[in-house]
Amino acid sequence: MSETKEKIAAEEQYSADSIQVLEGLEAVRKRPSMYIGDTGVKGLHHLVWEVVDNSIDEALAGQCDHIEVYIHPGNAISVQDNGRGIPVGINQKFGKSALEIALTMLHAGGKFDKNSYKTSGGLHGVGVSCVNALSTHTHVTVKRDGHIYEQEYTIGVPQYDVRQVGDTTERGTRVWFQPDATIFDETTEYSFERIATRLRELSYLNRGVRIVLTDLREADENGEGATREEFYSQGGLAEYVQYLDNSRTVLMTTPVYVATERGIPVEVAFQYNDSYQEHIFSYVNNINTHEGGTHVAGFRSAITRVLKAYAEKSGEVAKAKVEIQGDDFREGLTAIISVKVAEPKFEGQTKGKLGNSEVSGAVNQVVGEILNQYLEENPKEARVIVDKVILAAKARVAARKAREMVQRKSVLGSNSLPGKLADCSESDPSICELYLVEGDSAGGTAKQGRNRAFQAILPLRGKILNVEKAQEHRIYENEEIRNMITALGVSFETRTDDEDGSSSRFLNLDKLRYHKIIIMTDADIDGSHIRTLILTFFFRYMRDLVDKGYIYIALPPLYLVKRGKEERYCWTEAERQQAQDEMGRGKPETVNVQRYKGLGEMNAEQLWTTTMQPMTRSLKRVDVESAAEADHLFSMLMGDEVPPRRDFIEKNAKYAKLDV
Ligand code: 0RA
Repeated sequence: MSETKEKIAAEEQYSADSIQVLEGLEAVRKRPSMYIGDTGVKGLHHLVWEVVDNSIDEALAGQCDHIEVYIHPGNAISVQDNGRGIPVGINQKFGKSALEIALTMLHAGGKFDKNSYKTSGGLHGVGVSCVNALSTHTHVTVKRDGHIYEQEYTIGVPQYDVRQVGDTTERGTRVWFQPDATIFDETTEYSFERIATRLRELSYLNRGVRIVLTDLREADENGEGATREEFYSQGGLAEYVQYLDNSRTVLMTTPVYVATERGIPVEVAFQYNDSYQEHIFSYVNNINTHEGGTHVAGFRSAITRVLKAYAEKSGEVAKAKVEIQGDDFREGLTAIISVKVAEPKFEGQTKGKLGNSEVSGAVNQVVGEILNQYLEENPKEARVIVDKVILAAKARVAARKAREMVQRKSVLGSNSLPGKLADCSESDPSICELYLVEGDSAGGTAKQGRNRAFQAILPLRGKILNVEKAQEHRIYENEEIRNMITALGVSFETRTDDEDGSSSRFLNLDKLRYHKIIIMTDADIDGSHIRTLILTFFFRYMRDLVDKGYIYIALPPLYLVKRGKEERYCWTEAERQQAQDEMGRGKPETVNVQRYKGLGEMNAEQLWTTTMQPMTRSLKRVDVESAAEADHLFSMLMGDEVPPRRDFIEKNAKYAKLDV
C-alpha cells in the first residue's frame, strides 16, 4: 500500500463514534515532540522506553518476570512480556475492547487500577497509544484466559476489531511497531548500545526481572548472526553500585544495602571507594532524577547525621582539629537511591527533581538505621571511612584556597582573560562559540580560519589533567583548566543545602560567555584521548553545561578525495569509497585520496569550510542520556584499574562511545 492510500484508508475509519480517538492521536502526530520530547534519535528510542515501561509496570505489580525486546530488520521493535496481558473485554463506557482503548486513546494507556506507580514525570507515561500514533504499523498480541487475541493498526487506526486467533496456556503481551519515517525524519536507525544501556539500568532497578535484548538486523531467517544480551540482577542496587565502581578501588567488602516496602518503597545501596568524587544516582519510579530532590536530601541527611555522630564519638575528629562539613562525608561515595512514589511531583528546570516532601523522612530513617547497623557490625571499615572523611575535610580547605586563587584572578575584569584566548567581538553568549583546540599549531590555523565576530579560540597545550585521578585542588592549579574556567566566565561557589545543612560546590553560570563550547581535536588516538580528558572535566566539574546541551564535539573530515579541481571531504569510510567510485568513473588512477591525521594538515580555509562554518560543518552535541552509565564509562576510561579498560577497548574498537 502506498503512503497516500494508507492515509485514505485511515480516513475511512474515521467514523462518528471514533472522533475522540482520532482527535487524540492526530494531536500526537501533529506535535510529536510534545509527547516524546523530540523526533530525533532520542524520541525514536523513547518509543521503546514507553512500551517497555508498560511491561515493567506489570513486573512491579508482581505479575511478570521476563521481558524480551527485539530489534527487527528494518528497525521495527517488539516487546514481549509474560504478564497478565492487556485486558481485552469490552469497556462499558466506550463500547470497545480495553485493548483497543489502551492503544488508541491518549492517556488511556496506563493501568486502570489505582495502586500502580504512575511514571508521570518528564515524558514517560504518555502511553503506548503515542507509540501507536507514530508508527506506520503496530501489531499487538495478547495471551490471556486461555486464548490468543490480536489487533493491528496503521498510524494508530485499528484495521479490524480485536479478534481471537487461537488458544494458549501462556499469558502475556507482545507489542510490535514500525516507527514512521515521515515523523522520525532524521533517522529510524535504532542503537543497540543505547537500548542495552537502558535495559541494564532497568534490570538493576527491578531485581528479579529478566530482560533480554536481541538484535535481528544482521541475522538470517534462522536467527543465525543475531546479537543477544541478557540483563538480570538478583541483588538489585547492591549489584548496581558494584558495577559502577568496578574500575575503582572500593573500601568495603560489600555495599551497604537496604530494600524496604513498608510505607514508601525505598531501595538504597552505597559504598565508599578511594576516589575523590561523590557519585549519587537517584530514581523515582525507575526514572532518573538528575536534579535530585527530597529522596536525595533524605539520604544525604542520614549519612551526615549518622557518620558525624560516629566520627565524633571515635575521638578522631578532635585530634585532627578540622571542622567537618556535609560534603566531606560524601567524598568517594557511590550511591543509588530508588523510590516508588504513587503521585510523584517533579520540579526543577528540567523536571528532574522530586518534590514530594514525605519522601525525605522515609529515606532518612531507612538509611540511618541500616548505616548505624553497618558501623556497629564493621568497626574496621568504619574506621577507614572516618579517616577518609577527615582527609576530605583537610583537602576541602586546600581546594577552597586554590579555587579562590582562580576566582581572584578572574575578578580583575575582562583583561584577565587568558592570554592564549582569541576572543570574539560579539558579547551575546547565545550566539558565541568557544573552540577548545588541541595544540598551539591547530589553534593558530583556527584563529586564521574562524569568523571572529562570534567564534573564539582557546588552544590547549598537550594533555590536560586527568581529573578522574586528581584531588580537587590540583584541578585549580592546572593551567589549561584555569584557562578554560576563566575563558568561559563561570565560577565555582559554595552553597548550603537548606535541607541537611551541608555545603556543596556549584557552578555559577550567570557570566557564562559562550553557549556553544566546541571540542576540536585530531581524528587520531591521541585526539580522542584528549577529547575524553576534556569531556571528563566537563562531566565531573561542569555537569550543568553538559545537561544544558552547551558542549559539542567538532568532527573534522577524515579524507579529502581529489580529481583535478574537484574536491570532496569525507567523514566515513563509506563516504570515501563512494567519492572514489563516483569521481574515478573508470579511471581510478586519476583520483587522489588524502587522509587527514591531524587538524594541522588543513589550511585555514579548509578548516573553516569543513569544521567551523556553521552551514557546512558537522557538530555532535554531547548528550548524556544515562548519567550512571556515563559515570561508569569515565571511571573505566580514566581510572587506574587496567583490566576492565582493556576488556572494554577490546570489545569496542572505537572507545569514546558516549552517546554523543
Ligand atoms: C491493565 C490492567 C491489567 C494489566 C495491564 C493493563 C497490562 C498492560 C500491559 C502493557 C504491556 N504489558 C502489559 N501487561 C498488562 C491487569 C488486568 C488483570 O487484572 O488481569
